[in-house]
Amino acid sequence: MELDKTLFIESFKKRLSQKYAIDVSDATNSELYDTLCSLVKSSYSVSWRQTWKDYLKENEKQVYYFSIEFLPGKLLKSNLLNMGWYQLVIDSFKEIGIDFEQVAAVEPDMALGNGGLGRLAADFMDSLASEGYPVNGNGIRYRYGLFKQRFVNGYQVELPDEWLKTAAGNAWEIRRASKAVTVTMGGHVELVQKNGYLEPIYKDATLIKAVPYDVGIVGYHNQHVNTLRLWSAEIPEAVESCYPTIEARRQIEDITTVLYPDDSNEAGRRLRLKQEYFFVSAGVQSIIRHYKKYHETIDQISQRVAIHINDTHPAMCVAEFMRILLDEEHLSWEKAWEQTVKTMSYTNHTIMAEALETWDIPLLNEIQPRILQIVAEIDHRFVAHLAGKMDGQLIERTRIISGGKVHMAHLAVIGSHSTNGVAQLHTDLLKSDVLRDFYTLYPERFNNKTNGIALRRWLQLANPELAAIIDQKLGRNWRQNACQLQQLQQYNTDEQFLKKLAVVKLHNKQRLAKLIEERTGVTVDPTAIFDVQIKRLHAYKRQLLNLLRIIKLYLDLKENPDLAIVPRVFIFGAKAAPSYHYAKSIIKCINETAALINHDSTIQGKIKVIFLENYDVSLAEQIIPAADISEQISTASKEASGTSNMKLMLNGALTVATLDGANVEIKEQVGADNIFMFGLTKQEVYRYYQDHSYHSLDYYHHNLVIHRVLDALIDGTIPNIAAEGHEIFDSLTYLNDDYFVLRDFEDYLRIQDQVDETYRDQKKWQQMSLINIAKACHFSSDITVKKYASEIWQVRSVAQKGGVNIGYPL
Ligand code: 73E
Repeated sequence: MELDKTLFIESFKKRLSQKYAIDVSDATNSELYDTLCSLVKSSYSVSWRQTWKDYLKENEKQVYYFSIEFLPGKLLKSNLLNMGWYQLVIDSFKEIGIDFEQVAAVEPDMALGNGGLGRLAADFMDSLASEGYPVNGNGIRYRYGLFKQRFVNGYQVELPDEWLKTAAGNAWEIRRASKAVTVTMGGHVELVQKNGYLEPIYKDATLIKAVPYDVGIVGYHNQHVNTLRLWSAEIPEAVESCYPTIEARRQIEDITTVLYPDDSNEAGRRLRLKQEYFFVSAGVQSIIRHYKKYHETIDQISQRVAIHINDTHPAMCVAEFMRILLDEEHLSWEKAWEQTVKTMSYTNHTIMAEALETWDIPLLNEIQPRILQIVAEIDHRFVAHLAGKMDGQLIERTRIISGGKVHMAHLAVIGSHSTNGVAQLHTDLLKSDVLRDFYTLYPERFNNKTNGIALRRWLQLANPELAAIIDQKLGRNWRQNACQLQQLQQYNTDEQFLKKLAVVKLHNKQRLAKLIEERTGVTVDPTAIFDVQIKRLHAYKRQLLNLLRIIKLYLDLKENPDLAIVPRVFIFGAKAAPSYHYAKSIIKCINETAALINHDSTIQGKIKVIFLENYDVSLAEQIIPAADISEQISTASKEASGTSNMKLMLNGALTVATLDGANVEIKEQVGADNIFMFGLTKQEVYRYYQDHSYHSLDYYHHNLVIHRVLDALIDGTIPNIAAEGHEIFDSLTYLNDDYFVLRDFEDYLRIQDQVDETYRDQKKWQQMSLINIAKACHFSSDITVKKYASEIWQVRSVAQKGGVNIGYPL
């Protein structure tokens, strides 16, 4: 039944009264939020059930996207938008005197991820449902999400994110106790002959109950609802007596307690390996159990099931799938292997050596001995197959088990039919460098899938004013079909439209200025350039390059307060992994520099530095629409893709970029005149690695500007950074500056001067901004997932796009 305002208000009041026995005027925001979620959920549940039934009826191939991180942020607004309810709810609430924004603010961010990798998984889930693909997520329901970041005396302090304990809890999940499975870990395993098969006998193993919590993922205006299944570890009732001590119980429950707060750094801890096996085993078991309900034989399962391995964390899917096909389904090794390779596909997200997972053999043996046996057999057969046909050294370099370790990326590539990188430059590097030997062995397996972003969240929801003026020019069809945004280019000389763009940006900057004032007490001028760098804090992302330029500007202004620069507000958002000392030192230095600059009246407020605490999805949604400049300044070759670069251009920010990750493709789309490029190329970086000709100390000694800026870190110019300033100074000089910060510094200054010059010509700036918005549609995750679906998974869309809202079931 189509929903209208009267019906909605009536249903809402009724539901509120049923749940809480109160009227709207007596309800708290939490109660209103809970009631709204309950109404939303019961309405989309009808479509959810139907989506599932349609899959079964059509015997559709199902894809399962395994990711140890999903970072959806808040879901209320995006569910309302996708159901076609958004405006109606806002209007209805207004009519009955409820402030919708305050109600929406109650929702905790679902922060079950660290950064780009987890957010990508969430954007993909949204796009897959919106494009009507039969794809479900499979991950972990962490009791604590990514830590909350606070600054104390300029230092990062981490607080636990007890998101499930908030009044709102997770309103979107449904606990499905009936779908629980048992995961077996630890102990010993012996293979015994039984009825002609080798049967594994487990001794002293630990049994863990894996309970799924399902979250509905609502497609955009298509009545299609997929499932994000998150697993929680519990103690199995049947063997409760086996875990008599609190410690034994805690060890089980700990498996799904915390998200590892490391991004691009492998924690290498036992618990992490347990987490990986836990969600892999639970997911694969439930997939096969479901498949068997509807199919008599299993030897063609790859025709109906695809499993995607998002980075190496779920790479044990290969071995777990083999385990079940061999031990439980009694397929031959050859048949099982053929089905496994056809079922699996793998995405690599990073070439950073420290993030390429390896596990010590004894540790894997301790966590799951049968999985180690299977991995060892895969390795053995891989070597035997290539022996005599390939160079012996190549075989040694590519085998799964070597040097006492299990190489997870090798397992993922060998055990799957597709390996993709996340931007063209990154895929090229995989082929030519990191996975070169595998590219020699299996050239046909390698492909590129440049990342994308959900335009619904990052434009429609985050920047409604911009979306509204786009509607005025293009109508509303672009909201269904991102490609249409390109047509905006034709308004490049439409002065009125360009002015409107500027007004929207100003409004967004005013809103952010208000937030900054509330949170930091610092007043910023909304007419200044808002220069934004938001991403995890990591040396390769070079927040330090940005900081050094800020220090340079400050010193220049101290020397000459009348210096003609365009006023700028430098805005940072970044969390550092708690164990990443160097990154935390950079945070401290930025905070102390900010305190110095923001309180120095002699520079007349020409620059301000704002480091907002606790950067998360919700904060990103507030910063991105207000950005003028997007800092994408990683050392060339290090950032696999980046996705904030795409979100910022979509909101009209101009990019200052190195030729790294997806920046290269952004440049191709907008043209060199509409982006500010600088810095070393990947070839130049690699040449330095080869000839060792980079000596950063020379830059300190011979470049007066660099000398003066680096001295500011250690001579007391910036107070309270005695230890951190020296640490950073040393890293950039005596330790030879791993990420070429000093090498790129001058070029960075040059390009930033060009930014100032361009900003003075507002018409030109708006024209460049418009082109960036128009071209951002090439980075829609709707387009990306279509390529995954057709080129990797071979699944088709089953829902019709057609502007169908989710109605209210009576
Ligand atoms: O360039 C980003 C990329 O845009 C990359 O650093 C990030 O993935 C994004 C999405 O493709 C990423 N995260 C991790 N590896 N690459 C990672 C590694 C270990 C633990 C958690 C995350």
